[in-house]
Parts: sequence; C-alpha cells; structure tokens
Amino acid sequence: MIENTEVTEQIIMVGVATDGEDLEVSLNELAELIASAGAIAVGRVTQNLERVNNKTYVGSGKIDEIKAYAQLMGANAICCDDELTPVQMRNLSDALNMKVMDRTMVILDIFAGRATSHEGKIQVELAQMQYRATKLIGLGKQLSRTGGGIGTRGPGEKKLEIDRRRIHDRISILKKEVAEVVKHRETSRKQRQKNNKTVAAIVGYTNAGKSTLLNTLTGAGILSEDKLFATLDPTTRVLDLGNGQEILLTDTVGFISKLPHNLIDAFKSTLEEAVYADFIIHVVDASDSEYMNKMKVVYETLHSLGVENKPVITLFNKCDVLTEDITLTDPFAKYVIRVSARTGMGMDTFKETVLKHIRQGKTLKTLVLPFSEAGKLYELKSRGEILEERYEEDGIYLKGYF
Ligand SMILES: Nc1nc2c(ncn2[C@@H]2O[C@H](COP(=O)(O)OP(=O)(O)OP(=O)(O)O)[C@@H](O)[C@H]2O)c(=O)[nH]1
Ligand SMILES: [Mg+2]
Repeated sequence: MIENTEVTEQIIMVGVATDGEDLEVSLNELAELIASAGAIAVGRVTQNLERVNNKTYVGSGKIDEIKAYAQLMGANAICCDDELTPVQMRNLSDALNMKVMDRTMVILDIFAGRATSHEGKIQVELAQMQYRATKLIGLGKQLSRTGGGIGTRGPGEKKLEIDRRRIHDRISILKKEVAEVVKHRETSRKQRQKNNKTVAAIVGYTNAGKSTLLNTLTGAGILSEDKLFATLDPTTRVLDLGNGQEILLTDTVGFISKLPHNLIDAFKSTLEEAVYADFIIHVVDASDSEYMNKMKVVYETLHSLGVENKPVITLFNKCDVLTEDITLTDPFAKYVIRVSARTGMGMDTFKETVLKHIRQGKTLKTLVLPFSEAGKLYELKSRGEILEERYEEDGIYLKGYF
C-alpha cells in the first residue's frame, strides 16, 4: 500500500488593496483555488496600501501580525493574492520562516494536476519552468524546506533541485515541443478552414458550463465537473443546426481573474482558438453573484489575446437554478439568450440565433445543380441554409442562403 504522507497545507491568505477595492471576492476565489490544489485556506489577512511594498508585498509592520495569526491558526504557509517578485518571496519567507506562495503558483499547480494530454502537459510544464526560472532566488530556500504540496507537483516532477542552467535547458526543449504542437494545431485549423465551415469558439470564465454546453449540443462526452479548470485541451465538434447546416464548435480552457502570464504564453495556441473563430459564444454563469465582474475578466482576456470586434452570442447559463427574476444584459454581445446547458433550456433558441447570425452574411439565391454534380448537395447543405429543394428534369433547384 502506498501511504500518502503529504501533510495538507494550512494556508493564510494575504491580500493588499491598492485602490481601496474590496478584497473579499478575490480572496474567496483564492480560497477556492487553494482547495482545488488540495490545500486548505484557514484565514486571511488584508491591508490597504497606496502601493504594494516592493520588498515584502505587505508593509513591514504587517509581517508580525501574519506571523502571530499563522501561529494561532496552526498554519504552515501563506499565499499572497498577487504574483510576488523573487525579492518579495525571499524576504517574506525569511521573515516568516514558512513557505510563501502566490496566486500564480496555486493556479499553475491546479493546471499541473489537470493536464492529461501530451499537449496539455508540456504547456503546463513550460509555464511552471518559466515561473520557477524567474523565481529561483525567491524559491531557493523554501524548495529545500518543503517536502511537497503546492508548487511541487507537475509533469516536470522532481525538478526542484535543478539549477538555473538546467531549468533553462529544459525550457528550450519544451519551447520546441510546444512549437510542434502549435504547428499541428495550425494544420488542423487550416484543414477546417478548407472545409469552409463556420467556426465558433466557446469562451467563458472557468466553471461557467462551457463543456456542459458542448456536451448537450453535440454529445461530445467531455469531462464537465464542478471544479476550476476541468478543461485544458480544446475539443471541436460538429453542431447540426437542425436543417442539415453545420458549424464547428470549439470548447477550450476557461479564464480567471489574474490569469498568470506564463500560462497565457504557454497556452497561447489553445487560447487563440477564439482568435480564429468566426464568432464567439460567451458562456456566463448567471447564478453566480459575481457574474458581471467575471464577464469583465473574460472581455479583458479576449482583448489581450487580440480578439476584438467579433460577433458575440452571450449565453446566460444555469438559469435552471436562478431564484430571482434578474435582468441579464451584456452590452458587448450581439445576442443574449438565457439557457441551461444542463436541462437543455434555450438550446433551440440558441440554434435559431446562430442560423439568423450566419444568414446575415449570406444572400438569398436560387440555383440549379445539374444531376452530374449532385454530389455537391451535401456540402451546400452543410454550408448554407436551404429553404427549398425541388427535383426537375434538368437538375436540382435550390433556394436558400449561400
Ligand atoms: N445548475 C446548472 N449547473 C450547470 C449548468 N451547466 C453546467 N453546470 C455545472 O457547472 C459545473 C461546471 O461545468 P463545466 O461544463 O465543467 O464548466 P466549464 O465552463 O467547462 O469549466 P472549466 O472547464 O473548468 O473552465 C458542472 O458541475 C456542471 O454540471 C446548468 O445549466 N445548470
Ligand atoms: Mg470545461
């Protein structure tokens, strides 16, 4: 029997507000992230500062308070809500004499635990290695202190003692492997473009219900779970809009507030599914009281990826559990629909809306397809919307939007 000797980390969360913002929401999310990474958040310490202290993140006076509070709560680590610089990490770790983590480390750890495909694993390892390379000074001492826990898991396991040079060697190998993945992804993207099918990317905050939506619409059979970052790899499926017309739908990794830049870099080709899509399907968890802030994060992330001025269909999901009749609006969306990916509510309206949207880019035409070219009928049907189909002596008469 393999015994799990790893002690669960008991973590004090530490947040600094620089423009008087309420840290509660962000720290609640951090607690959720920490739980997803297999540890427990046992308390929180916050501070209002004009700017984050560049030596110790919090003001020096606050450190004693954190120390006393950690002792009181039996905590053995702290986690800051922003990414720390190596200097901040080292100074805090020295002053507190315990493990110091940041939000980025926790997110990377969750990704590391979720990655199953080769592609996912190398992308996560690249992000982790880049993070470690920049934090080597700060992490140095605590890596020898910790026996496990957040920040030590991942596809690149047992690499903790490796020195800077070897980390950089590993980074260049991983970069080459990721470049291969990117090439492969570009090839399949071009293949799809050759098929001339309309492509839509499903985007949204993590846990909004993106995978459930793709499963309900296409029976894709993707893992959908009540946990953060259940999906890392993109999946594309064909959706029949009900009249033989087909589009491609791609489900991909979810967004989160303060998504680490190392992850954005490493997962660029995955995240770029939205860049190459014809339009965006934005899934929002309408039952989440924070849905507006989360929508903002999604639009900011899309913006940073270079996705702008693309038509957006916003699906306010999980309407099956809405207890109040709230108004749901999205000024950036061309269409807004209330749905439940779980019960299937609103799916017909969604398909009609997609048809309406696609029709706008096409014109109503009549054409005659000679019987000798009858083989093209399937392609025409899947690309356009056929309203009338008549078999005459000289061929097949088609009327529709092409
Ligand atoms: N009540 C309700 N729950 C839903 C609905 N859609 C999804 N869920 C639940 O929400 C949780 C997250 O769903 P996923 O489909 O995994 O969400 P996701 O957006 O793909 O999440 P990540 O891949 O982690 O970013 C699961 O527990 C789903 O069962 C819905 O319409 N109603
Ligand atoms: Mg998912």
